[in-house]
Amino acid sequence: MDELNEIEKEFDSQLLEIKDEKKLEDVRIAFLGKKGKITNSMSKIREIAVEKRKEFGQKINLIKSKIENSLSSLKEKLENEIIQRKIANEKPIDITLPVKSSTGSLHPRTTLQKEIEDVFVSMGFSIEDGYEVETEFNNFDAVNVPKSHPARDMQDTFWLDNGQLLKTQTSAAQNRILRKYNGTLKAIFPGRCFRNEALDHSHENTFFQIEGMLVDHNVSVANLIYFMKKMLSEVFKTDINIRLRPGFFPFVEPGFEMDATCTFCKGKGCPTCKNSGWLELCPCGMIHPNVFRLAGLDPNVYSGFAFGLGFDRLVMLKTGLDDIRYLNSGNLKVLSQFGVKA
Ligand code: FA5
Repeated sequence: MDELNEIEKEFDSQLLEIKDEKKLEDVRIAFLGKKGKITNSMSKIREIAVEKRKEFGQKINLIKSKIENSLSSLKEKLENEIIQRKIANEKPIDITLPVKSSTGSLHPRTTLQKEIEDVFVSMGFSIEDGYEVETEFNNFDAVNVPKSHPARDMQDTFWLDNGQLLKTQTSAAQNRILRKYNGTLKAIFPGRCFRNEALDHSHENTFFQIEGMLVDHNVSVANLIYFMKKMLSEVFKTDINIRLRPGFFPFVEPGFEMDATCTFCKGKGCPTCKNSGWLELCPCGMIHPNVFRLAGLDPNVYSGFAFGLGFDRLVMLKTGLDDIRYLNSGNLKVLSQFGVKA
């Protein structure tokens, strides 16, 4: 019994010395741990004379629960003190104050995409979506690209292990959209494209196109020219000159390359336009009969045009950036100059 009284006294004096959680844990281990004083005394109970065993058991249990309770309420008190200290040190926050730092801005690509979408929507077009992972059928076969076409090679296309691919052109959505409308339609579909390219100031491996299609009866090249001129003039807020050159794309017949006056040199010639005064901007043409057939439409009934605007190059024209690589760089010093507050 004396031994137990000794333990209790020792605990009482150590309890007064506990000022933090570390010390509290040390004391707990010293008394209640595997090799602690209480555990140790409990294991000796068999050595106590039988007539005194009950009294010893009751006493040690009493001391044990006293130690457990004291330590647990002290722990709670210490934790509470820590929280109170933190609160006292915290600077009060007024959540109603206006933010001081910059809230960020929209990427110049996003700003221009919204502008272009607005122009087309005002002309009765709807905005459609495409996938980034596509089937070989949608990206190539459905738009009349022959099996032997070099664009299907590993050098140009990022193929996935499952036989699908990262779409190389927004034209990959043509078949799905033609089927969806199953007749007349006016739609644009912006999207991210991927090509395994050597990078330079006008080539990225990840870039954007805005594709457009208009399908109706008796659509002509004149309609195509009208819509493209209108869109560019709205975007640049001035009359933009365009020219069409013959261009070959398996999904259009006839096919064209549409160039716009170089906005850097106003047509005089500079390194960006390779001194030609023109920037190649937008391949386009009249939708090929095979593309209609592959979408279940009769090319004798329907005609239409399609275009695939190189969107990053348009952003460069609009912002004056002379290197496409800035657009994916995340360089805030460059991009924030053209940003619009979100
Ligand atoms: C096409 O991708 C056709 N699908 C476009 C089309 C649609 C033609 C509908 C006819 C009818 P092309 O490979 O030329 O065509 O790419 C179109 C535009 O995307 C280019 O003029 C260029 O502005 C842009 N572009 C192509 N490759 C890159 C690249 N690596 N980096 C940045 N822009 C690119």
